[in-house]
Amino acid sequence: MKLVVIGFGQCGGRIADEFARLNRRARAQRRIEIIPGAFAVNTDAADLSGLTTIKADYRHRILIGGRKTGGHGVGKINELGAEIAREDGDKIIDAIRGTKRLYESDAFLLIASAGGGTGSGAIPIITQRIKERYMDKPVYDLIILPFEHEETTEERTIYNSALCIKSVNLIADAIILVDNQRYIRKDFSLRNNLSKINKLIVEPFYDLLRAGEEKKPKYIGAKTLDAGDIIQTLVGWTAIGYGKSQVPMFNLPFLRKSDFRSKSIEIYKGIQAMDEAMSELSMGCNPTDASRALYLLSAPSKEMSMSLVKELGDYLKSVAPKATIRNGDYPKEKATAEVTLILSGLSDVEKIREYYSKSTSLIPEFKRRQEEAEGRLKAMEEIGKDIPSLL
Ligand SMILES: Nc1nc2c(ncn2[C@@H]2O[C@H](COP(=O)(O)OP(=O)(O)OP(=O)(O)O)[C@@H](O)[C@H]2O)c(=O)[nH]1
Ligand SMILES: [Mg+2]
Repeated sequence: MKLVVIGFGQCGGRIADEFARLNRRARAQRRIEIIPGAFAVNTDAADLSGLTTIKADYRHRILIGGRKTGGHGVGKINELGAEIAREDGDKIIDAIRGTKRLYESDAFLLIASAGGGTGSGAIPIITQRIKERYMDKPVYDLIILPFEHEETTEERTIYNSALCIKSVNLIADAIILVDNQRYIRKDFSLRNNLSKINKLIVEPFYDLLRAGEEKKPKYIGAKTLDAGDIIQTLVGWTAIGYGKSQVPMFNLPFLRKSDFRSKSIEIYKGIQAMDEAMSELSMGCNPTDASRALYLLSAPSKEMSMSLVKELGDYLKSVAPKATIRNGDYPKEKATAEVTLILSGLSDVEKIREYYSKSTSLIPEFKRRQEEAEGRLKAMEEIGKDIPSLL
């Protein structure tokens, strides 16, 4: 599958840059293209120049709202981010049009954090513009949710998130949710290591995007997972995960292929990888709410039997009983089993409910503060009304 990737704001731009590196890796390892176009859009010129892999010209690193913000961001006000995107949207559409092999791409992937100002505000507006312009291609939004500590110290974070999430849900074909907090569950040092988190965020896409693009027979599975399968799976609220079996296959030399137990060892490894993918999902959710699911098993071809693929399917069905399940296998040289998992069409995500209900109670408070500030301003002007002006 080939994606045109566009990152908005600091977070979105950095993750789009990470996708550009993923493409570089696919080219170097397999000579295949998975990201024909990568762009970063920001109101902040310094953030754009901090990227390393997205082409450094103004058509790939796109500065918007220059007049309004002086190149210094929108300071967490996502309504302003949205307004600027509305005014400067043409710049972005023009740049996308310049993608060399745009016609070959299967979908758009737009990326932004929900809690900031620029990305959070711009992503729904540009999703809509792209959908109007390219009706034949789905548009997916990858939305990064804030860390818990940001939610408690800054109310605007929750409000921005609710506004952004609600808006993208009205327009995007699917919303892939990524909760920053989940990446520091096990490793607290990651809190200050955003670039490492970004690598973990894009990792599940590597096999997923490559599997259907391979040309060499030895990398083509019995059942290839292609763009069609992914597009059929992605709808509405979505979580993605990736897991590896812990023990490499070659650590079990005592089991010969003919050994009747070796089959069950392979199955055990597959299940282990699937379990990890499930517990490492990008967003906390309840799998029983998923209406669609997909898994891609990647393992050495001699280890990948139909019974293993079937066993994984049965296992996933037991966890996500309401889901239509698609699957594929992807042969490779490495000795571990790896599983990429997508749960989509989720009907209930607790975190989103939380953002909505907390924000609803914040609206009157924000309004009151705004009125208070305006009132104070008026009162001050009133006191100075008899002072002559120099203008
Ligand atoms: N995973 C991840 N999260 C990030 C990164 N950079 C920022 N964030 C998160 O994104 C949110 C802040 O949004 P930014 O993307 O910095 O904001 P912006 O879109 O540039 O908007 P303004 O700076 O307000 O104009 C916070 O929740 C951060 O934790 C990143 O590189 N990776
Ligand atoms: Mg910024």
